[in-house]
Amino acid sequence: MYSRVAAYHAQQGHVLEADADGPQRRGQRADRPRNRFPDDFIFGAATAAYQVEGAWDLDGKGESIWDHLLHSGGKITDDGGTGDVAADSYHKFREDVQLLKELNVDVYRFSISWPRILPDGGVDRVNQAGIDYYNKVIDELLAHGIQPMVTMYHWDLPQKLQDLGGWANPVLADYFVDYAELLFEKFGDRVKLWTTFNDPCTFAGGYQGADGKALAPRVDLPGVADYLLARTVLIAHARAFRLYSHRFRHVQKGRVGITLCCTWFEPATSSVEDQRAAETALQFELGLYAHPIFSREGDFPVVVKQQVEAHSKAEGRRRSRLPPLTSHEIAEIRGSADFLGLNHYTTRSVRAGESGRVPSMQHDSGAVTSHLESYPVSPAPWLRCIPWGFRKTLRWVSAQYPGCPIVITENGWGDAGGLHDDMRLTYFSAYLSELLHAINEDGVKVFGYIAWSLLDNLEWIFGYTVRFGLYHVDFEDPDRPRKARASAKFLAEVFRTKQLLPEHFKPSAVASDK
Ligand code: PNW
Repeated sequence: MYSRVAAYHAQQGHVLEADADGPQRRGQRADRPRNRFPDDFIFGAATAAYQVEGAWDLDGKGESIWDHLLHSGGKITDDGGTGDVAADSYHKFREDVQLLKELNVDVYRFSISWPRILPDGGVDRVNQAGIDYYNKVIDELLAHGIQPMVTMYHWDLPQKLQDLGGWANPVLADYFVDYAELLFEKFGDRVKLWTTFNDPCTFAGGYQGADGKALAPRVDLPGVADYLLARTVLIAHARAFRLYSHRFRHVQKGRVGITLCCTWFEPATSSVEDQRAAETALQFELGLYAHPIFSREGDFPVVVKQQVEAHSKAEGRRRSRLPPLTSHEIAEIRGSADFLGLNHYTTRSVRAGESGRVPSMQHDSGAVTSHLESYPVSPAPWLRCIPWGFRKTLRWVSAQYPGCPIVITENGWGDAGGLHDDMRLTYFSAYLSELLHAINEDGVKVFGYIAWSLLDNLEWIFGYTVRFGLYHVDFEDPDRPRKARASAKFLAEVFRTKQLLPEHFKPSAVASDK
């Protein structure tokens, strides 16, 4: 797969340094200053439809599972906030493109709201106003020299498809493929970078519990529905990719990937058990999705299959809670991506042991995770600034899936919302330094970096209490005015010069490969 991809990118003049004899070979230094990104590296900023658009029921949009949950009565998010208006990007996208210009980005990663285009989920009823809206966004970006990168699914499923069981129902793959085909038809003449799904590992949380912190749709079937979801999502992704290759690729000449989240799991001690538990935790989080697509052999990781099967048997079940992939499905999924989008934010400590409900993925993994207490923590308590975990993640991914072109689709810091965001600036300079070490010293093939997020937005269950924006948004003001934070000015310089200044370029806590 990768040689074909490499040939394609060479022909397109793209960035990917897939040439195994080039200076990017793992373990060799690139012949440019260590604080510089490759000349054709792409930089960007990201958002997601439900988090920024607002206009939740305007111009024929249907209800999503997030509309449904946040309108279900009571205070669901930490501050009672909803995405009804959010940052109002539905009306302010032209202003947002100006901000992207100011940031000197090459790409804008945004998502399409499925129910804005297909209010009931199916292609039997297309909402032309939704198509018109995304046409305007795409045209505005291109008029300003910014490449659109479209996420097809960033968690806002049409509620009507949830009524069918959502991603636990394999029929959702059919609905997704029809939706993807429509997007290729309508937008593929101008959109050349697609990711099918954003971070299934995290949105599977919506099927792992129904407590006050759970994501939509709050289905309480941990260890069962989340594995069904994984299988449906992989099949949906692969079929959309194959459809692109057969029907659209030769004309549209774009790239289709998937975005997966990878927290780094650091063993709590050097014991064999803790090291094995950390490795297994990575396989349950990233490997569950990445191994079927990016490994040479395909299918779910062996350790995941074995542990879920053993626990399922011990519970008196006749079959594994992880539904097996057929050999046809394994072949269809294997190699079904032009690149891997990685969301990376933080690192956790791991010990071997049992935790979590029975059954649950957490319990199946045999890994007990905890915070690394001494590192700075965000008001989103899952997030700590631990830069060296980024380099370790990239090295691990590139060793697991050799030659796989990677783009960082999200990385960022949440705070309480001030304009002088020193901690965010510290986070970005430290994480970008680790990224440079991974690219220039370890030879990891990363072709782009996209910061989360362009704007303050609805941070899911945290509401507006945690802000990830490079631009501050005043949610009290009906006009939703935007204001640059210090970190926006910092990143604008990095994106323009494609380098970190010596004062921002930090040594790595991880030893370089020899
Ligand atoms: C991502 N974790 O979610 C999402 O893609 C964004 O929509 C979201 O706003 C952003 O990160 C910030 O939260 C994640 O616990 C949520 O490791 C939680 C984790 C990772 C990603």
